[in-house]
Amino acid sequence: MKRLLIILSAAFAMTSAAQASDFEAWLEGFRAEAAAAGISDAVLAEAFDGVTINQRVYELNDDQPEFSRAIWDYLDSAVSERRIADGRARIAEQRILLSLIEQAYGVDAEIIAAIWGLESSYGAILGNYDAIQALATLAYEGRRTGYGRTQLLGALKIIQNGYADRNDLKGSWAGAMGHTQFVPTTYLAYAVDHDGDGKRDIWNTLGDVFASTANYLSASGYRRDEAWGVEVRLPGDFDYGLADANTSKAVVEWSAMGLSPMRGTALIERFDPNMRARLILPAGGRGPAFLVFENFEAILKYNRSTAYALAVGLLSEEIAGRDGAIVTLWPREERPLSLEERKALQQALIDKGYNPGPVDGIIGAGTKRALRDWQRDNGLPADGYATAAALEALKL
Ligand SMILES: [Ca+2]
Repeated sequence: MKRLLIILSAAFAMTSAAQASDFEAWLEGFRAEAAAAGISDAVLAEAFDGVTINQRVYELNDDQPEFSRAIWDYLDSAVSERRIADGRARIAEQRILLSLIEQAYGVDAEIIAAIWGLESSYGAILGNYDAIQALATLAYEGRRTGYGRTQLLGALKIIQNGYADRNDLKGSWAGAMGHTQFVPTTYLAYAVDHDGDGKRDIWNTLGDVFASTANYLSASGYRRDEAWGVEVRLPGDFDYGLADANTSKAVVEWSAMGLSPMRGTALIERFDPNMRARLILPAGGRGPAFLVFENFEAILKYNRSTAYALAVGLLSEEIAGRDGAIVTLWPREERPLSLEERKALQQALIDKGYNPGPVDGIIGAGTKRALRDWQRDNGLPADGYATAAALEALKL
């Protein structure tokens, strides 16, 4: 806590007087808007008492990583031996509570535990930023002002509704709060007072934490006892273009195309043949392939990152005591492309007559599709995976 205070006071010292007075003026306007939206004067006075800009929030907001992390590096730390062991220990300690919540919300205990483990290392790292200050800072200036305003108003509603006290609202620099890192709008929509004390306490009450998380997953379409996904073996000469965000098929269709689980019995014996599934190739055709089901899509609503959803699924298997290890090796010799290289790849695709979308360095669905088209036209395995080799070949 002492260190935090030093950081906060250092940040305060860096704030120029002009910026401080502009912020005060902005805050007056915001308070008027919040009052018009029904926030009481008493709540506004309490919430913004002494609130100033936090420069550290701007530094973190502007920090766009030069290199995106390779998925295998992310998974190595996300699903580490330590996190698996801690997860098994914590789920054993909370077995009765988790069983109750599993029954009540229809969400598997090990999925709740895996999200808990990934979001805060099972409550060890909750974030110590004052959410009101962090969100006011984001709302005032920078590239996330719209998000900041919406979430700041949400935080005020939390206080006004009496779900939590003003000083409870601690979290990450971006305003994600509690053991499973809810932003205020998610909190308002899904947080639950499980123990019935009148507070939706996602900071200190594990019943509220687990029930809130399960409630959110359930509302996102999660169904208990259904799988999140399975690693599959692809047949030879497979069309990697089928691993596309927009392509969903029934299990029976994938099975008929020759896909089979990497371990265990046939797909249609293990899963409902009519269940919808997408195919994902997180590291292209040379890495592991997964069929992912509706529960995976529900986890993606929690955090829209394939790597994250995969980590939740894999960690949950391990916590449950099933062997969740991926069989296929990741192509660890590949290196992530830098921002400049990702832009160069997009520009090279445009120069060759393909349409990857804007040259922004973000390898999204459009860039992958354009890269697949170019690969296919050049007799290469069309997996749309952006590698250094692909960039070199494209520049020829
Ligand atoms: Ca409570």
